Parts: sequence; structure tokens; C-alpha cells
Amino acid sequence: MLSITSAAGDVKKDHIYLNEIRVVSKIDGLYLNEWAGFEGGADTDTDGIPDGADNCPLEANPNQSDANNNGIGNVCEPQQITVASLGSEDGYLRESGENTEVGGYRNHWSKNGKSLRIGDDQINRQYKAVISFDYPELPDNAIISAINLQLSRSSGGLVGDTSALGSMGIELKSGNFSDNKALQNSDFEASATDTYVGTLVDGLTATASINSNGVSLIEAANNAGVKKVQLRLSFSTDDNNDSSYDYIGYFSGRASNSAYHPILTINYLLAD
Ligand SMILES: [Ca+2]
Ligand SMILES: [Ca+2]
Ligand SMILES: [Ca+2]
Ligand SMILES: [Ca+2]
Repeated sequence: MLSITSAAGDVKKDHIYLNEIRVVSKIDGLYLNEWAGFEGGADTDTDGIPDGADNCPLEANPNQSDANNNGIGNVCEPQQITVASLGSEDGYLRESGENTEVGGYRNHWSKNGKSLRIGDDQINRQYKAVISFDYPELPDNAIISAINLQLSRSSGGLVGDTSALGSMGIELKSGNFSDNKALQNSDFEASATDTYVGTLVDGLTATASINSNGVSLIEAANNAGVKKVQLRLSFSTDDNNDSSYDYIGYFSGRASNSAYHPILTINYLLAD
């Protein structure tokens, strides 16, 4: 006969964790009655908490912090926030002349699907777009795991042929380009904190994954209380020299339909 009863059990959600079991066995007419402990057991992440009792068995979290008390430890419970861009600060810039490499015109009022232009115009001047985000307050113990950018365009947002212009790179400014949150002509050439934090992949929904440098900068800006990030998008080739418009247009944060606004998605975990 073998009977097992739970002792010092710990009920969490739909699991019962047995820390020890009582083994009663009959051998040669004698009952043996003993406690068989599972002291330790497997501890896959070596944080000192046995897997069966660990609220995050694959991530070391000796404190077992669980901010929302749902039985899942902070370090393995993904959190996400989305932030829409600021329409009053978004817009596009146009170079002052084909080879000047400085801005000569800005548009920060359009609401249509060409409010953010990336490419060139009919006299070979480059277009760049700037998107502005007020960074949300994250908990002090937030650890950002990924940040993604999403832009929307309409089918009419494709003008000419941008295939000879290379890829759409993203520059990041911690704070504001030209130290002014409003769009300035000089934002075209103003220095960036990092000149490459990702590449925008075009589509009706265009997306970019911000690289680890960009994530680190945004995290640092958050920790330092600089609650602002601006992104500048441009093709790697300034123009294709054919004296005709070739650009991709996206909606800015001024679009009447908020579903089209540029969005930053921030994925993070809370520290143990
Ligand atoms: Ca463990
Ligand atoms: Ca753990
Ligand atoms: Ca939790
Ligand atoms: Ca062109």
C-alpha cells in the first residue's frame, strides 16, 4: 500500500505544490511511516527557489517580486504601453537646394496621408520626416525589452519610384532636434543623438524595430527625466537626380483618424 498526503502544501492558482509527502508503506507486516522531503528539488534558474514554488522558474528572481499579485513574477510578466506621436510637432522638411544638405522648408500642418514625406522632389531636393513623442512615465524598475515604431500610409502615399533611394533609416534625438520641440527648418540637418537606430520597412502599416542602441538611449532619457524623443526618417540616398517627385508619404499625428497616427510600442519588464 502506498498513500500520499500533502503536507505544508502551497496552493497557487490551479496548482498544488508539494513541499514534502508522507510515505506510508507496509513491508513484511510493518507499517513504515516517514516524511520524504523535496528539499530544494530542481531549481532550473538557480535562484534558490525550487521550480515548483518559483513564480518565474526560468528567470532568476530571488525576491519573487510580483507587483500585481497574480502569481507571475515581475521578471517574466511582459508589460506594454503604446504612445502616439504629437501632431503639433510632427511634419516633414525639404532641403533648400539639391546639394545644400540644409533645410529650406517645413510642413507641420498637413493632416493628409502625405504629412510625413521621405524621398525627393521635382528639383532633386531631399525630403525628411520628423516624428515627436512625449515619453510616458515608466516605473523606476522598468527594464525595456523592445521598442517598435509603426506608421500608416494610404495607397496614394506612394509618389514616383523610390527604389533607387536605398533604405529608410531612422535617427534618434533624445530631447528635441534643434533644441526646439516645434518643427524647424534646421531640423533637417540638426545633430542627432544616434544617426542610426533602425530601418523603416514600408507598407500600408510600415514598421521598424528600434535597435539596442536606440532602446538604451530611450531608457537613459527616461531615467534622466528627459521625457521626449524625436525620430528623423530619411532615405540613405538623398535623391535619384531625375528631376521628378519620388517619395513615400505617411500620416502624421495630425491625421483626423487617430488610428493612422504614428505609434511607439514599448515592451518592458519590471525588475525583481
Ligand atoms: Ca528557481
Ligand atoms: Ca525564478
Ligand atoms: Ca505579476
Ligand atoms: Ca527624384
